Amino acid sequence: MSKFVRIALMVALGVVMAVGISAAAVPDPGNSVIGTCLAFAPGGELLYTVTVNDQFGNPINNVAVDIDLTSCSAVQVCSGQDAGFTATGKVIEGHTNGSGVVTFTARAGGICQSVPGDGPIRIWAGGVKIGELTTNTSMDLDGSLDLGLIDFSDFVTDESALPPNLESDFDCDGTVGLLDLSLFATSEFLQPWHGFCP
Ligand SMILES: [Ca+2]
Ligand SMILES: [Ca+2]
Repeated sequence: MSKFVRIALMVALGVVMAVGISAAAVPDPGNSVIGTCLAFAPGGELLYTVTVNDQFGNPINNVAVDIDLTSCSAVQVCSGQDAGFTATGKVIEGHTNGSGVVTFTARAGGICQSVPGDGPIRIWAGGVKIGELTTNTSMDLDGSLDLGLIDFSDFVTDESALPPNLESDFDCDGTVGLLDLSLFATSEFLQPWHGFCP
């Protein structure tokens, strides 16, 4: 084997190893960030963002991120999600972009914490649990996967409570009020899907 061939093989091996290391980037819970307020809407209007980084704080591209609702008996998930997202049972999956970010439009309903002992909601990235939540909010408060009078009645009860029940804090601003009602009304009356699953 000539010196030139040996050098070429060593360079090729180095490239293969570098690719292997890159492909093996592992999500790091300490360097990743999950949204603290997970809001459901069958109509898909409410956003939830997760950022996945590795142990060095570098973003991980195209890693699968799961919102795992399997411990939430009162939560229902639309079988159809928006483009780029899938639902398998009670797990909604998306993939990060080049910045390590994925923003869900979680099409689901119900309140996980409404059943004592249920939860937590687990957030996974590439098979690694990067965080969990004990609560969620939901425009579809009764988990029927559409919006209707029962949800509106529940909203009024939540808004009237002292302090307000944050299950109805759809915009995640820490209170229940007109902005949340506006989101509900927009999904129910103004969007073509009327607050339903796709
Ligand atoms: Ca409902
Ligand atoms: Ca609010």
